[in-house]
Amino acid sequence: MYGVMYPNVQCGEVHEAKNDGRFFHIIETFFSFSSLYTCGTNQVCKNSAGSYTCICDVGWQGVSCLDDEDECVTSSPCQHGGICLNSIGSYMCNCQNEWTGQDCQDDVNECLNTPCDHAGSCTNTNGSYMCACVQEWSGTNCQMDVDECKLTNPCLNGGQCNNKVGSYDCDCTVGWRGSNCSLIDYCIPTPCNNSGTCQHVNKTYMCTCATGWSGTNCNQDVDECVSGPCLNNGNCTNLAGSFLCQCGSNWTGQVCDSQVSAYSSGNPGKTIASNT
Ligand SMILES: [Ca+2]
Ligand SMILES: [Ca+2]
Ligand SMILES: [Ca+2]
Repeated sequence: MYGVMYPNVQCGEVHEAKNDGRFFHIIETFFSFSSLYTCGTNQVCKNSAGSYTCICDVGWQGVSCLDDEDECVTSSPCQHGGICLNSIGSYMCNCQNEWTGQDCQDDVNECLNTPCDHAGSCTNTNGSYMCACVQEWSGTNCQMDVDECKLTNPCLNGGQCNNKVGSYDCDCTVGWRGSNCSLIDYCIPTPCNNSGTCQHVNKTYMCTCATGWSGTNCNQDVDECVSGPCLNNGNCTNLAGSFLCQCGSNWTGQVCDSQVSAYSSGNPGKTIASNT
């Protein structure tokens, strides 16, 4: 829009016309000026050899650069499905969730918002993300329960599988135990006799016997008489799972530890001692 006015003028330079008695003496009679070599509204100055030109700034067009450029039409700047909105002198992109930046050119790192539920691990990708779920969960964000019973039927040896949210459990058939019914259940039926209680220890069982019994399966009677439980010269008789104290005439109680009162009646006689 400007032509050459002075040799080697540059954008933004100030040039002042002076009367030096030679070159400007003619025009001096018509004008003198001090001028900044700048461009108009919405224009930018572009230097060239010995000259400069003014071109329209980004977003503007027309002879005077006063007309808005509809970038949405002229250059479709919004990438990755972004919606373009024209504005005066500019434009805006409404980006899809996966993209960001002026022109939706930059990937969003979704992992920063920890989208993967239930301890799933997140990997960011260009334009998306991926969740690696733990085995109990599935779906884009690991939010869906896995029905293990349908998927793999993990219950062995005829066990009944019950799906649960985030897990499963097994109702084992008789003789099996463990979360997947893979372990032999030694306690059903119980091998512990005489009211002994059975529990699993490692890969076998252990009986906790009731008082009066001993042995691996609680079928050995304890001979309590060995320890002399009957006091005050009472006679001890060992019984299966128990013992009997026959107390002397002045003594009573399970182990003959109570003296017979002079006023009490009845036969102090025999007392069976048993804790079962
Ligand atoms: Ca515009
Ligand atoms: Ca991404
Ligand atoms: Ca489940």
